[in-house]
Amino acid sequence: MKKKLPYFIVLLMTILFVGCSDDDNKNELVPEDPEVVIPGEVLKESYTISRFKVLTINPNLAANSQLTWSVNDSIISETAQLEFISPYAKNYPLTLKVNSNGVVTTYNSTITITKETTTYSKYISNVLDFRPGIGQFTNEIPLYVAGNTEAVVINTAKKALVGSNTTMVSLGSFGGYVVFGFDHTIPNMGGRDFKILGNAFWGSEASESRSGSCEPGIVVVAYDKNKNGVPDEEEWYEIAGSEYFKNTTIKNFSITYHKPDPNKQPVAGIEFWQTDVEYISWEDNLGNTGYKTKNVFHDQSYYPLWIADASYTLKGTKIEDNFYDQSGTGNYWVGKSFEFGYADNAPNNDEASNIDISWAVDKNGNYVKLPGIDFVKVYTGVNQEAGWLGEVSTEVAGAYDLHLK
Ligand SMILES: [Ca+2]
Ligand SMILES: [Ca+2]
Ligand SMILES: [Ca+2]
Repeated sequence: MKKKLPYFIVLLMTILFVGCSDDDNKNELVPEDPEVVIPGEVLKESYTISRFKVLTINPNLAANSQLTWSVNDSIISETAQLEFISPYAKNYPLTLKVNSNGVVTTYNSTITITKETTTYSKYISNVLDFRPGIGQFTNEIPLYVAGNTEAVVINTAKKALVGSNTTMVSLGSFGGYVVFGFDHTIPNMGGRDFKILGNAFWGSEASESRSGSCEPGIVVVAYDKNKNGVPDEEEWYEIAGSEYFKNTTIKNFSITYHKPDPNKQPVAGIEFWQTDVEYISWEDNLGNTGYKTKNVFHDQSYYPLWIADASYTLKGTKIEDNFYDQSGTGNYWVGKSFEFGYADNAPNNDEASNIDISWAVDKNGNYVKLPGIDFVKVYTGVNQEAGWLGEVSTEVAGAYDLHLK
């Protein structure tokens, strides 16, 4: 390996060369003492930011420097750029140790976290997108009114989900999604960080514990790194729930739903509730095809009526079917709750409805270290119809930051 001159020496030489006349002795340009202070400001004396906002510190250092950031005596980061967030209004003594080719220099600063001047909401503050799968509650929750554009429907979903006094949206069959955001960054602290509300409950007659109406939704998060309030240049990271690494989970699954012809003759099934067992045809990217059934309990179109296209495709990670017919006669279906990391997968008062930002992974399945998150996407993660109960469909009824008190 080629040995390079330490960056600060190169920099110092450059500065001195610029400022020196030709007859200077070049030997004097090499400093005798290696503990030379790096020119230019590395850290400011102090930094100030309000709580629930990310402070980014980018010290001007050589690329090969090894950085160690500490608050008190705890190492908080070893990355070139520090992203710091806290839910507490207090001062943090910050230390940066820079190891540049074996020469260690220490810098001290203070991070002052102030109380915010505007009031934050711990709840969802905006809904950015909504596109359900097909389903018995599609066009009803939220309600579609003839002539509504997609923008109007998204606004209806927004009215349902923003703030503390929420109702609900139904995401329909596999892949149906909603995207929402917060008015501050939810910090990634120790343990779980935010809750997603749904309508899951334990079945009163379920023989298995932790089962009932659990319709797991995949959770995907984004951190507004460029701090412009919208998820634009940022990457989305999937929350690796308990099923993520299992071989029963299919990554990059996609399914296409075809718009039903309202004039088509329905094909009744053998069960009384099966109005049309060839209602909506679908195919997935694994070569499977099938129909989604229309049932007697819901007569409206199950295909989002504001989508003019003859078909649409939804994508994501598919987890295994979790519903089964406990009765054996089709009367009593139960859905098992997965252990952690999904929406609408456990009652709202259960720990399993809380999400830890540290579970986020990149597209290769590697854990990522996020200071916090600003945006969340939830989509239905199962492609199953549970008899007369209809398709397994994640419901979202709000969400909130567990740290903002
Ligand atoms: Ca956390
Ligand atoms: Ca952004
Ligand atoms: Ca549900």
